[in-house]
Amino acid sequence: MQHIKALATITLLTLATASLAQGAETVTPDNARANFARTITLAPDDVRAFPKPPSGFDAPRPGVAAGRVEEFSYASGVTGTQRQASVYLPPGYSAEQRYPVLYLLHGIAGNQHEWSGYVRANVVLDNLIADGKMQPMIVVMPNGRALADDRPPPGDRVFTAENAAGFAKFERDLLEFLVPAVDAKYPTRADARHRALAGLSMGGGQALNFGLAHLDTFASVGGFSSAPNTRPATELLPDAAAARRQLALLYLSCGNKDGLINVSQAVHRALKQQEIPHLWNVDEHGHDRESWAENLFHFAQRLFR
Ligand code: FER
Repeated sequence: MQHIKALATITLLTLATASLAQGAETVTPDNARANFARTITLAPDDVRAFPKPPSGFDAPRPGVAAGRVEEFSYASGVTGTQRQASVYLPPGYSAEQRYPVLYLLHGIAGNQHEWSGYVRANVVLDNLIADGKMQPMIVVMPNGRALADDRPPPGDRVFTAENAAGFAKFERDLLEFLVPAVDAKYPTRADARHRALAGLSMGGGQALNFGLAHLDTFASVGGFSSAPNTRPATELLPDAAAARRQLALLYLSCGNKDGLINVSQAVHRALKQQEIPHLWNVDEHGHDRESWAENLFHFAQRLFR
């Protein structure tokens, strides 16, 4: 599934208005166009935290064992439907062992196949595991649009009230239906320390909104190129002391050519001001798969340590 990165240029016919999660910016076609075209102002600390990954980090390598990506289905009381997720099981997976779990959320035009099909997340993870750089983990890639019809909308209906609302509704679907279903089916380590939530763009906003609001479920949170559905920092982190105590890893990244970078900058600056430890990696990319693959590479290695 190709992430629509040329969204800014598509001809947009509808002018829908939607209030997303509380406090977040409204998603409309006009806003989206303006948001992607925003002036980028970089501060001295908007720089790389990590060097670029070695070339080939996201390409299949001869002799490297591949994990398995399988389809998982669960009943959702939010949508009233059976919903699908892709699940990555690491090479050597055995039901006799217990694994930590990373939930990876897609962008506004994607679905449960975006991380594996477009970003090649499974290949990045296979290579990291082969190199002994990452804990073996189960990776759940759900469909973050919690609607009865959760198919990616056509290009002219990506920035509509309905599509945006599905991403906000996913909070309850994730917490009340998906996580319990995953813990029931797979040999997981079912506690917050062994559970992480991360996502790209719209999914990055979801990960920050839902993860930071539920640190008793997810002790590790990652937002890559987070979109304007991200709640304002004051709402994201109402209790800095609790966040400091409960967070195992908080990771933010964005490309310095991504017009949405001000969203991540605002979160980073609020975290810094509140002295909440986090990683902030600004690379040279735009709003694109290179940034997401590279930041998954950096993030996954630091999880569950
Ligand atoms: C916006 C709301 C959401 C926006 C972008 C997004 C550009 C999401 C983008 C994505 O998931 O790729 O206002 O402006």
